[in-house]
Amino acid sequence: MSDLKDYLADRATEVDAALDAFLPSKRQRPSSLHDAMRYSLFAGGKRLRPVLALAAAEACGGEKEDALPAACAVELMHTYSLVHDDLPSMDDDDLRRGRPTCHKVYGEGMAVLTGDALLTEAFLVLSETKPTPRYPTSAFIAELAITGGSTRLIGGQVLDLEGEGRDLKKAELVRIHEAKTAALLTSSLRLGAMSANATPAKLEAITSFGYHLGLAFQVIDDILDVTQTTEKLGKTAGKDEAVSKATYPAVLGLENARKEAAKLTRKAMEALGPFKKSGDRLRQIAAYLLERDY
Ligand code: GRG
Repeated sequence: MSDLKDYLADRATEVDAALDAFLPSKRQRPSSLHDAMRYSLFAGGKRLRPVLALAAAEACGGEKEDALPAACAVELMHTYSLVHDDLPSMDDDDLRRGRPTCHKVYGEGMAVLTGDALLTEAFLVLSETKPTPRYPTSAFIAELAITGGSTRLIGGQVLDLEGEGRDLKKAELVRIHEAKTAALLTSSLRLGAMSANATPAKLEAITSFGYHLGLAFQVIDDILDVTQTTEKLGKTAGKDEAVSKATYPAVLGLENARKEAAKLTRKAMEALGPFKKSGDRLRQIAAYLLERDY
């Protein structure tokens, strides 16, 4: 386990350094915008998505350096989605990653623009990905564009908004989180695998792993929301979240939500069949996420 913790910490440090190098400095004008982008990006996130990209690249026999642009791109997209998700017109959150949200510090207009700039930067960084024999650079760009677009992240957010205040069925909840959480986790893994020129069979296995891991991650996130104090989580519920948001424990009950997380993690592990030993790091990460208490 300490080996895994070291691995996660080392990869997160590498991603932070790469993000720092990719991003315009605070001194570049408009400095207020670059300050806000860096405020949200370097706020202590776990860097799970970029670490998954790097680990998938390694599992497919690639070099982590070749996966770094994709790793940075998925974290930029993730951070944009959090900045926009926290806005008063969305979840209306005051805290994120244990600190005041972007709009609380910089104002709402600036937070909208900060999210826009982070999203745009994601594609600029991703365009630095080296093509491989199977995947031209445009395949990487298309992968992330589909994930960020109207059928995945943004579409999922729309389903979420439309579901507010309604009693959602399990299938509806799953549809939202397939489009939001699972889609970006899956793309993180796929982009890493593509940077390693993964065979179609391995890419398919990675996709199934990501789908199940992504859903498991969301179930666990919802469970932690219930079982931990909001203070320890470093976030506050949106102003009316408690009454209006459907969560896995609310829909399934806490015990069944725990069983669901374990079942999804098992399915994620099963998907890694074609990887033998090279999939061990991904298996370790999946097991670790199931047991996480943060
Ligand atoms: C485009 C507004 C807009 C939204 C897109 C993905 C998404 C839809 C919104 C993200 C908001 C959100 C809270 C999604 C749930 C996924 C989730 C559990 C996010 C937290 O991820 P962690 O725990 O966060 O990896 P850190 O802070 O560690 O990066």
